[in-house]
Amino acid sequence: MSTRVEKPATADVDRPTRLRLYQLMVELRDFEQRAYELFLENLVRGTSHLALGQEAISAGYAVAMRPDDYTFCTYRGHGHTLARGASMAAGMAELLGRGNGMLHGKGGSMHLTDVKHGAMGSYAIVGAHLPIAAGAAWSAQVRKSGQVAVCFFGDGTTNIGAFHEALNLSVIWKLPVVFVCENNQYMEYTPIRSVTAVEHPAADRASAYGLESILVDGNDADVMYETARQTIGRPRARPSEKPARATARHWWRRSPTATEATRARTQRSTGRTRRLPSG
Ligand SMILES: Cc1ncc(C[n+]2csc(CCOP(=O)(O)OP(=O)(O)O)c2C)c(N)n1
Ligand SMILES: [Mg+2]
Repeated sequence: MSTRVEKPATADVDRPTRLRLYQLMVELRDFEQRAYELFLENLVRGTSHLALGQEAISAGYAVAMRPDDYTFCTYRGHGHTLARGASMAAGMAELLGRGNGMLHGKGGSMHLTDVKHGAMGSYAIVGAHLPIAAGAAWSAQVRKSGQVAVCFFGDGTTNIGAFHEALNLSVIWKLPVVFVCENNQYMEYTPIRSVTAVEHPAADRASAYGLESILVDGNDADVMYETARQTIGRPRARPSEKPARATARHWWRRSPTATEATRARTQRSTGRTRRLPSG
């Protein structure tokens, strides 16, 4: 396949932006580490999926976005939602099922949403939010608002029909939407390679729909910020000329999911111990 890892020039990322990226990444890491501890204490209602190690992607995009842009994300959405400016206290209260939570304690970790800050929802059905993000982009296009929808999803999502439908329609209608694949190499416990015909699950396929694929290192905050700036900037500047773009990225380590944490909790409560997979 022709897809290559790119390294956008980052020399122009200024010091205040770098500090903001760093601050945000630390905040997101702290939030999730605390959430994980509380989960192990059985205080988190329902399940919770962490994005430990994926902070550079959330921070890079959030810092580059306009306040009225839209974010759509998966059940692994703490970072993306908080990075848009949603309240950490309300987010944590939501995980704990409290009335003062972001969704009054009714949605939990997998559904964090804060429309005021453009965080248009975390979706537990794999792939469900890609067509919805395309719809939001369509709305922005019709209203000529200049808003861009950014849609985050996992590598496993590229094997779902909705991924293909959303990309195809977005190109046909030239929608201002950016599709961002966070490739952590696994779809839950299944190594993506064992179930996917191409090497780069999103990037290799996006070109089939006429999208420009960009494959970058998701661990590098400067690179992520610059990638975000470029991928968001182009559809905003020329909404009807350019098709939606796909950005795929590699994340080389696996981040712990709450499913793993659930297992640990069950075994702890039955008196057995087991080491968690490392992050
Ligand atoms: C339509 C649908 N099928 C199956 C599932 C069960 N499921 C939950 S997470 C997951 C794996 C998703 O992998 P990926 O898109 O790579 O996201 P990651 O968890 O790695 O961030 C699956 C299959 C689901 N939630 N929705
Ligand atoms: Mg994955």
